[in-house]
Amino acid sequence: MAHDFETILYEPADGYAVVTLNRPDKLNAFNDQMHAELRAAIDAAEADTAVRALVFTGAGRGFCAGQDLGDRVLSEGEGPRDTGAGLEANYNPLVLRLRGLAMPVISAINGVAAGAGCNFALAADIAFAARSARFIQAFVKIGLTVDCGGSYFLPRSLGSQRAMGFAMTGDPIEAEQAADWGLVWKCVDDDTLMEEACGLAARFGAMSSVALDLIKRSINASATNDIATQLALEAELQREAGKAPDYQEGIRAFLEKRAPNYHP
Ligand code: T3D
Repeated sequence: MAHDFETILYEPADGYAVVTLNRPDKLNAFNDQMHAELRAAIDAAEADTAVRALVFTGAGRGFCAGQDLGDRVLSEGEGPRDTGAGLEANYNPLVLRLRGLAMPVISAINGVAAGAGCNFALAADIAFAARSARFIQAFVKIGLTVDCGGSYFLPRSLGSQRAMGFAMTGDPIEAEQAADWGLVWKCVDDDTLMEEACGLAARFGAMSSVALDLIKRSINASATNDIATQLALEAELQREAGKAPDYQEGIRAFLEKRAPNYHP
């Protein structure tokens, strides 16, 4: 189905779809229209059973520079803006949607990722960074605190010292360092970024969607569960996996020494 998006591109491929943030002259900064179009693109992906993984990337030299600050200048006499309201309306539901989506979400970070653009990239399940990409918690430079899930994800992936330093200085982290620190899955050469990200999305598209969804739910839940609760959840989710046809197909394929066909 064709989509009339102006701030993003939505391109279904074989087993997955690519969403490209497409405001390159603003380094793909978010505005309200982009948020609405992202919601519609995710709706389209969810409604299409042929889309079993989602890739996010940016057009031009940047991935995303966070909130479009041009939309945040107050006019003469205008009172202070409720900056929490924009998070509640747009960013928070976006992060929760990505984490709750029953398919793998991959970010292909092609260039600078700053502010909410950085944390949106890191809210993906798997993040690939082009070698020339850089990450900036830009909030502090404009008198804001970390948002878009950064205060949740950063200490979990980096530990508290690195998370604090990254957020409090606003200094950039280069892609190779981001990979060394565990902020992203892999740093790859710029010219192989989309091949790597889409290659993995295509692999996910052919794998058991049931297994991928349950793995995502399990690992996400572990962030706040104690060991007993997590073990109970593993049993519950494995029960769910065991009832789905994918498990039997996986076993048969193994015993018959063939590739499984999870999407006949
Ligand atoms: O109010 C609320 O909703 C609260 C929520 C906030 C969420 C947030 O994301 S707050 C953080 C917002 N983002 C930033 O503070 C980052 C601002 N951008 C930068 O610091 C730099 O642009 C970068 C470090 C990302 C990249 O630097 P550089 O030198 O590679 O590029 P540049 O020349 O600064 O930017 C290129 C163009 O993009 C430029 O426009 P021009 O001069 O060519 O017409 C620049 O103004 C524009 N641009 C970059 N970021 C934004 C932007 N325009 C609007 N909003 C931006 N965030």
